[in-house]
Amino acid sequence: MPRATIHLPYTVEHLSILDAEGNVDAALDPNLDAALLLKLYRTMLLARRLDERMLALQRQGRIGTFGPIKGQEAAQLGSICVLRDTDWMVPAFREAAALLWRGTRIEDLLLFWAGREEGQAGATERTLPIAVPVATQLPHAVGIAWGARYKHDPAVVMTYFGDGATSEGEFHEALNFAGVMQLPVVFVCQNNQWAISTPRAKQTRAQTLAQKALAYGFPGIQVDGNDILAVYVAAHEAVARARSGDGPTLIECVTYRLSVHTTADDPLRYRDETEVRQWEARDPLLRFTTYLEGRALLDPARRAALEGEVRDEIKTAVERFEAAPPPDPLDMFDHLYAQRPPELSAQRQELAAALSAISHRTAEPAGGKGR
Ligand SMILES: Cc1ncc(C[n+]2csc(CCOP(=O)(O)OP(=O)(O)O)c2C)c(N)n1
Ligand SMILES: [Mg+2]
Repeated sequence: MPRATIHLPYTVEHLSILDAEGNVDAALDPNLDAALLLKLYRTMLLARRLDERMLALQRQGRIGTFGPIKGQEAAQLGSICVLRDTDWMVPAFREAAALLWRGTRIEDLLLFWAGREEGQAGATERTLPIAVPVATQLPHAVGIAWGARYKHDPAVVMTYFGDGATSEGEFHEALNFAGVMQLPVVFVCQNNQWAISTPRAKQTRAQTLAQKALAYGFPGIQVDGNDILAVYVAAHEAVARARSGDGPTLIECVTYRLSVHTTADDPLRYRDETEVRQWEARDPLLRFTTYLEGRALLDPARRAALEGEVRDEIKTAVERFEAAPPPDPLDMFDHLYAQRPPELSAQRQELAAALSAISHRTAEPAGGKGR
């Protein structure tokens, strides 16, 4: 047989349960309990309102550059809610909703995006710091999973990245290693259609991002990333598979970045606004609201009350953030390593000496020596 077809054990499934109009496929609905659904809704609302508030704060010069998450809340919350506290979350830089779910405080997110590294110190144990260098977190996630296996710790690692990250070497190294070692990792790709100004079609010729898992010998599934129920079902299956020793999964959440890449970006220069309008109709918050109203778990009065609650929560956090003591430049050496490497310690000492020389100089009375 000089030429034969190799039949692979996998295909790529696409999963959708709750459509853009809020209609639910009853046969696939995971029927989550009311308390979980309402907690998810409240966190989604909080994340959306915080995003809006942060955009205003940045425009007023009260925080620095940040990447809004608008439109991607279902992809994040439907996946992260499946983890236990004893599992690991390894984020990229656009996961504010998932971080809120993990217990990161709003004021710590504000501190971080104001350039204050101590904002990372508040992250919960087993939630790694925000990683801006694209895809560098993926080998870390796999290493943590390998370490967990080595220590007989039943933890699962869930890691996040974008469509653009799938073109980085680290993505392929991480997936290959996770596949070979059958590690308990869930790779959550938020395919928001854009990597700054690079559209999804220019990122890869592959029809789906999910299928990239197949080359590494493990399952990949594509889900409607604006459908919180579909994301939940896929993540639940993937976490169960990882926990039972059956290895990694790649979940491609098809979603859309409704806002700017970061506050330093102007998408009007590279994307058509009609595309944005089309995706606004698929907003995950709108359809989740319709679903919960259909299940009689939400009504306009309850929604208004929740809006008030999250507004107050954000207001208090902004006040706490703005009342924080001024930054110490030496903080930049902290909060990244559990044990600071010697090169960083040397740099820290050098800066400390320079700062103390400056403060001695400025402490001298006007007209004194050394002018
Ligand atoms: C290694 C590296 N190269 C380039 C950048 C600049 N950069 C920041 S975000 C980004 C695009 C990332 O796209 P994607 O992975 O789709 O994530 P998204 O921003 O859409 O959430 C780039 C190129 C970076 N942060 N790190
Ligand atoms: Mg992207």
